[in-house]
Amino acid sequence: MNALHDRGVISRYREFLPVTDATPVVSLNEGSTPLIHSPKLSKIVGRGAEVYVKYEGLNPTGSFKDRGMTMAISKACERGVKAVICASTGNTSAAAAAYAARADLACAVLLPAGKIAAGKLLQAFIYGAKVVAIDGNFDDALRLVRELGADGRFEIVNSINPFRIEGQKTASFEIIEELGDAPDIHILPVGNAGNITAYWKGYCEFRDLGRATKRPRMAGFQAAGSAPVYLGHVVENPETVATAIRIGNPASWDGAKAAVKESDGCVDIVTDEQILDAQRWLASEEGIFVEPASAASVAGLMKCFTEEGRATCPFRNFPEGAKIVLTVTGHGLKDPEAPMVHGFKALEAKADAGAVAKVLGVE
Ligand code: AN7
Repeated sequence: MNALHDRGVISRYREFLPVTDATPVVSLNEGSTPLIHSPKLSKIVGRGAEVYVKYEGLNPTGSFKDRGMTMAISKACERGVKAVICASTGNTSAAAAAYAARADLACAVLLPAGKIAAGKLLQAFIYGAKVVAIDGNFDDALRLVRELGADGRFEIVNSINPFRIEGQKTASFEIIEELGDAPDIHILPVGNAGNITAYWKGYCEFRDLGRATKRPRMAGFQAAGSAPVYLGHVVENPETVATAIRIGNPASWDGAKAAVKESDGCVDIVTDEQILDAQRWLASEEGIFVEPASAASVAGLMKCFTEEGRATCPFRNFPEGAKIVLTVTGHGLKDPEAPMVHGFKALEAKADAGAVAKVLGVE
């Protein structure tokens, strides 16, 4: 392979992944996403904290799912599979469809009808997947995928496929390499709980290999209307504006519980209003546009560290100068509808400099 093109998470972290020379690598140069320092979030937290945003929306299909999908599809090819299937709230299906297209595999995606953000639905179509809208929610779709995948007709590429978790753990590796050590606290949204499981696996592995001296405390945030891990029971009819995490019965529930317990972390909730406010705040204050589910990380940080939240926050005694990383999981352009609750409206003017100056208030 040309060194210039030798990119993607399998190539970067091959020695830490279950691949061999016999694995055909299917990659779109995913990973190596920016870890962006946020002066304003650092100021909100105070006590010399440094807050960084891991911008996973800059992956090839616009979400962190590409890290796991390069592994899942590469391993499917190695096994000689012809077709893959997944249930999705939109981002897994976008990634599955793209990587399957590149590998010449057939791809079927089962989506909850009417609950997929417009950009994500378009991605499944344009990458050439067979799209089935299910009269049910994500949890129903995942149940059907388990049934359809049971007899080997399809390879399941949801995060119940362990190769997905393997690929996704590379985000922790990148953070450790960039910061020189693991952060003190890691905040991320939780839906199916695959990602919190994967991050924790990555942090543990690099600590055990001596590549980090410590592991962060893991903080997962769920939407208040879809918070099974927080509540400790299945939510039959999950609801939230953050459709990516509209999940009532997460597949990696145990992984999330273990990550939180072993890291002395927490799972907490944020409301839809807090999510949408945080989404707008991050875009308008730091220039980082993320989808609503991803903004749960930011809303979570604000809940923990603003005046009111601090009293009960499990991290209130964080060390001076702590490093905090927020994963923002998907690009804002995936869902152009949700933020319109803010009622954005253009100013209007005739095509005349004076008229424009007038509406801009700079006459
Ligand atoms: C932007 O695409 O479950 O806790 O089917 O798209 O690992 O599930 C998406 C999940 C966070 C939650 N942020 O991650 C799917 C799907 C975004 C997401 C999550 C998702 P997990």
